[in-house]
Amino acid sequence: MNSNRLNINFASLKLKNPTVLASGILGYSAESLESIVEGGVGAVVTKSVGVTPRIGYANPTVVQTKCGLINAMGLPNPGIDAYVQEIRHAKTVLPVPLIVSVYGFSVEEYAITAKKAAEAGADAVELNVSCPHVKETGSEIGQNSETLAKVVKKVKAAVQKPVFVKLSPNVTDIVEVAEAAVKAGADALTAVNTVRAMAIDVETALPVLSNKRGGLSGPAIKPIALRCVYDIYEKVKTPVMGCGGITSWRDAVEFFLAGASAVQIGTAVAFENAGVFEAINRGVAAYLKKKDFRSVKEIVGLSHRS
Ligand code: RRO
Repeated sequence: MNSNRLNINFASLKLKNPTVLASGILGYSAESLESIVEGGVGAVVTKSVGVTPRIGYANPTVVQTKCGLINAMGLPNPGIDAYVQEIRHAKTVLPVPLIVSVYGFSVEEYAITAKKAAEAGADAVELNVSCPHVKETGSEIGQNSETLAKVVKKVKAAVQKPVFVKLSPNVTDIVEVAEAAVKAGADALTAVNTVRAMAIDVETALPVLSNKRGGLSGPAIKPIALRCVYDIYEKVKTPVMGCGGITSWRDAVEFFLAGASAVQIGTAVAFENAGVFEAINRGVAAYLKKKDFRSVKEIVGLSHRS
């Protein structure tokens, strides 16, 4: 879908459209990322990578619910030293910006991983300070504004690329966390990661996931994510990528009106396929044309007018 109405500048990245593959959906190979590009995506975010390889949790790691997925993958990843090869290769085949998601078990680990990812060619890094179920990383960092600020400052000092911060909805006040990230130097925010959840098997009378608790994604969390974006936009002027349960152009437009400048799509890609990007882009372009808007930018935050 090529429409000038869809072009955006997001935290100094140029995107031909505002739909972005969310972290965690695809594996690490450039080939799997390529299939997403053919689907018309504007940029891609990789699965989270850290300093050392991790196997992740034992199966079952995903359970389907009526309106979404609950996952507790446990951050499986090959480690940044192995992954830099994939980043370099991806940069030679991907025609869209590549955002590498990084996590760490300390301030230093975030900085080391982000630096290696940026040096390998990542166009931006997204700090995963919101994984809801791995101890001593993810949301244990992102739920504490002081620790979060330390991570963001250290990463900003280590890399010359835009730094995005992916926030958790599992907090009392997401605006306080967003403000801490921005004050520490975040160039953009992604709102939000998954919502803490679980499922129990009535036959075995045990939790379904091996980790018991996981993170809920998909249409069930869309209203929560939308409210988070709306709350953030009221107080923070740093660009936001909306993320959570977006499956249609209407969902995407809702997020723009709430204050997101771009949208990330994850579970819908797992449920459907990469064609979801094209479908959303067509719908958004048609909406903008029908309403006489020249660009996505013109509708960002529009629902806040009084
Ligand atoms: O790997 C995971 O279990 C995981 C991660 Br890193 C995350 O950020 N969010 C999520 O729901 N699962």
